[in-house]
Amino acid sequence: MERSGVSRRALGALALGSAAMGLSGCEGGHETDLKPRSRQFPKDFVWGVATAAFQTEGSQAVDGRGPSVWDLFEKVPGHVKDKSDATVATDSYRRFQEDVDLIAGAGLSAYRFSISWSRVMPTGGRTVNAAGLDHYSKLVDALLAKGISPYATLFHWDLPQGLQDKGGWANRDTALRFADYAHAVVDKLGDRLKNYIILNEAAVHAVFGHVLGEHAPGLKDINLLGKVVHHMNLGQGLAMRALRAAQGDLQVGTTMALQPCRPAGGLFWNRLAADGLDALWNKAWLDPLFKGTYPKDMDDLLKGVIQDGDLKTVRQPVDFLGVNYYAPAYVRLDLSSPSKIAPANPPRGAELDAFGRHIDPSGLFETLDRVRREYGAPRMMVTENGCSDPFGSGPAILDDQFRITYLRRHLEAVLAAREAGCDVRGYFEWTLIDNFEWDLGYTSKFGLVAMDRKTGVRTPKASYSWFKALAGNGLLPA
Ligand code: IFM
Repeated sequence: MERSGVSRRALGALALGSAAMGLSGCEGGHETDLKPRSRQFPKDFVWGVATAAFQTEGSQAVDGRGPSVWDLFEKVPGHVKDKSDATVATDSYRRFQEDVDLIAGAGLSAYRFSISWSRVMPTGGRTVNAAGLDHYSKLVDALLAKGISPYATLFHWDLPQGLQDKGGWANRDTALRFADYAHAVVDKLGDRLKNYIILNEAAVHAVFGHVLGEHAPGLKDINLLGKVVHHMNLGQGLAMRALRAAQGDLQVGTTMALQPCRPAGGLFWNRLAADGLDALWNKAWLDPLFKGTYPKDMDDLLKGVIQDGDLKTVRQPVDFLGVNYYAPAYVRLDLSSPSKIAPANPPRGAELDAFGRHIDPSGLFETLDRVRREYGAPRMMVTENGCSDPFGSGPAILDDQFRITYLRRHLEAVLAAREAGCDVRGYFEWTLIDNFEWDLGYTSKFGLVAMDRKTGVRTPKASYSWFKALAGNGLLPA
């Protein structure tokens, strides 16, 4: 495989989460806020919260669940910042009814959760574990009983370890097994579960899990990247077909971590780096789905990977595109590194959240509007947006005015995008309860609700009430 050129250079920039690590500052500011003409969301706008199985469920060894790549990864010393793990998490496998009550208590119309593949198919093979599916059946029923629409993500990074042992997403067979799993889910739940999100943030799993080694499966092998990217896109296409073949009344979408890729300081030579990153981070997922192509910059990585008919399979109609947005990415050209590219800081003076992410609502507008302009104006949902708490674990965490401000400003961007013609139908805040934030363990909290990890007791924060009022009348406070 070719190891130079933009595709290779782009990889060097992919320490996206590290953009604030003091590598280089960017001059020049961005106007980050947008002022919509109206502050009123339509009556049928979908208001929800989003979670993921591994970050919340706990109960890893019950009802026949098989291990996932994250079960192994989290146990390796050094992988999780606070040496914690997700064996209990928010205990939501057992306490799901409390979660549902919280969602209902906030008057939300939708809940986005993910299904754990290894609960449904413990080794990733064809054998279905009925007890695993039963859990999600109960969850779906509990939601419907409260008038909440379930949105289920099929893959939120917790690949069955049995499949990883055979090469994981680098193995083409995983794409076929994923379609089997999608079929098993719709077969059991499709009579009540109507909204499907196929993949969550495939770019993050591909890059952080296979190139940077910061997420499971913890690999650092650039040679896997082209295969992983394509097989995830292929699995997505096959799963969409499997769902639709099983049932005709489903809403089928997928969720991407889209980020504007910006050159540090707006400099011309840094633009090359930003374009390279954009190809891998955004276009390598959007182009196959909407156009049946890959960006040219991916050619080297994909050499020998794509088979006849694949590009037809990866291009599928979507009922909605899920957009997860947190921050833009900044990159710069770095002649001293073999990749010629490096992550860079946001503009000097830019506001950062406790995660170190640049708070920039204009990036959300830019992202939604780009999808509208370049990908045929699909229906969209913001399937994640939120920020982490800067307060550690003290009582101040409950009066999270900074989160309210963050959400308000990003929802202004959503309104402005709608006014510009973007067909945005819903917004899912990330997340319901402070949970296991992957390699950061419990040190980074995004919840509308705090949780005492000793007792599991949930306490709503100020943002919970604020979000409830908004979901109630759709009017965004100034
Ligand atoms: O917690 C994650 C989630 O799993 C995927 N999107 C970003 C969130 C916050 O970092």
